[in-house]
Amino acid sequence: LVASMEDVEETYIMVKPDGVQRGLVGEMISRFEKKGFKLTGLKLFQCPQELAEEHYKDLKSKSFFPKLISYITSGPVVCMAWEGVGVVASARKLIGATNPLQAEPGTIRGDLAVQTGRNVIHGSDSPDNGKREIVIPFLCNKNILSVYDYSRFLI
Ligand code: RTP
Repeated sequence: LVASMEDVEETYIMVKPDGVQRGLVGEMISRFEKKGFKLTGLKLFQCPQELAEEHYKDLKSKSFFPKLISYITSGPVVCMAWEGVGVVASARKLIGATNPLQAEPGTIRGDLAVQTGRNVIHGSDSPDNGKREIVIPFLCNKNILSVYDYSRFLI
């Protein structure tokens, strides 16, 4: 059965500061490309505190929230939009469990990370969150470098 355009989704993937600093960006992009998804947006970005808080607003009440915000703002992140059939759930599978020690070997976190607080990558947990999260970096003009045509995000 061939998928129709209606089945095509978009998700937001962010290589976190430890992933960028450790030189793992290419490795992570490669996994999504090999799976067959399409890269539709890419931006190296120093996330300001207020945008990190907006991105993680659902976790505001958690005890680890302040640590999470200082982690995400500690260095540049690589923000990406990926498109494809079933991409939201599939990306979460490719990424693996939140705690890298519980993530299966073969997943990004299972292969490349050890600590929950340094788990190298983020992926949206639903299509609605994907749509919400994607616009945060692409609408912010405090970017370091834009590597792709992100004009479609401008409103
Ligand atoms: P993400 O949003 O980054 O893809 O991660 P996730 O859905 O797998 O996990 P979530 O529960 O949404 O947590 C977001 C990020 O917060 C950090 N975290 N630290 N106990 C802790 O110290 C703790 N728990 C979560 C992780 O970086 C996690 O990815």
